Amino acid sequence: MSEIVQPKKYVGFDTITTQIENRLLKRGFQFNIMMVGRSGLGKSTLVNSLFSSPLTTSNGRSKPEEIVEKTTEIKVSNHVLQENNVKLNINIIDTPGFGDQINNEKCWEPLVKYIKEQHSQYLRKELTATREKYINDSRVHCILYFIPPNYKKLKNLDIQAIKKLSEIANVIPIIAKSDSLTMDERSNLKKSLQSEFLKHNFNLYPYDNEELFDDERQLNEDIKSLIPFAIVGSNNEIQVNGELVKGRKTKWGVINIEDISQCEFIFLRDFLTRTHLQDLIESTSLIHYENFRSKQLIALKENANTNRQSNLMANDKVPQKV
Ligand SMILES: Nc1nc2c(ncn2[C@@H]2O[C@H](COP(=O)(O)OP(=O)(O)O)[C@@H](O)[C@H]2O)c(=O)[nH]1
Ligand SMILES: [Mg+2]
Repeated sequence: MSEIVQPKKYVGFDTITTQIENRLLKRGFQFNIMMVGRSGLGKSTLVNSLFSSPLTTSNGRSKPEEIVEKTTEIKVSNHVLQENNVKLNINIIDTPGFGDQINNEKCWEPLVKYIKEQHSQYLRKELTATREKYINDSRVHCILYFIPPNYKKLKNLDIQAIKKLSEIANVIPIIAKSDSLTMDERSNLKKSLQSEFLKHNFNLYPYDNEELFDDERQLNEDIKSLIPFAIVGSNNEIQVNGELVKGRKTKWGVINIEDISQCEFIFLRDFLTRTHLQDLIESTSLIHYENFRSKQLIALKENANTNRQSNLMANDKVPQKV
């Protein structure tokens, strides 16, 4: 390595970090999150709680006569959040109808198709001759997978769905509505799900990576021991010790979802927003999109080769002019 030289006078290249920051701030950030789970598990409620903003209005089916979606539907809504001078564009990809049918076979297929379509759109934009300087990113950066609290073990549908989705995107499983479980029941369910995740060899986020620093590796290990996070969601503000917090008021008392002794909402929120937001976006691009891209490009090349060969063979048959 060459010797480190300290310029004799201030040159100013240390402002490069501010220059990068300014450019990024002007552009804003894009984060796309998909919520997957059966109706009524609290998907819409949780997304609002996570970003402390009214991002979805749906509160499940309010009347029994309301139509149940016939297949897994995909509903994308778009929002811009601002915190200090950072603008975050959020796409919420809701999946009403997932697992709600009598026959749920392959109900994850529309989700897999949607995720691949976003990769494919991105690739097409990258490959055009006049490439846009900044490609609008609709790739799914994170999937929250809701597991019902009354499960003893995963159903076949969930095993298939988590397997398929985690091959192409960052999947984070959570135990929904965990206020319906006692602390013992929660930790038993968490343990049994964790051993099932291992047994089925799911490729869950966050991933091991040789480039991680020791503190990052430790943080990931801590997080992995918490997954699936036992979650309670709420959009209602309640008074606890004179402070307004997000919580649920029941006949038996108040649940403050932001209290870590009552549920793991805060761990999930910090993980998604404070420690791993950038990593979720980057892993999507460097791992999942890259896998898709290399498969597509290899297929293109093979196609081109077979076409060239069949052209050559066709040319062979043409009588040579003398
Ligand atoms: N007990 C409990 N109820 C919840 C929780 N999260 C949401 N709910 C309630 O469950 C119902 C369905 O929630 P919603 O977010 O619409 O579910 P979605 O169909 O998955 O989007 C609503 O009445 C919510 O108030 C939770 O963590 N615990
Ligand atoms: Mg909903």
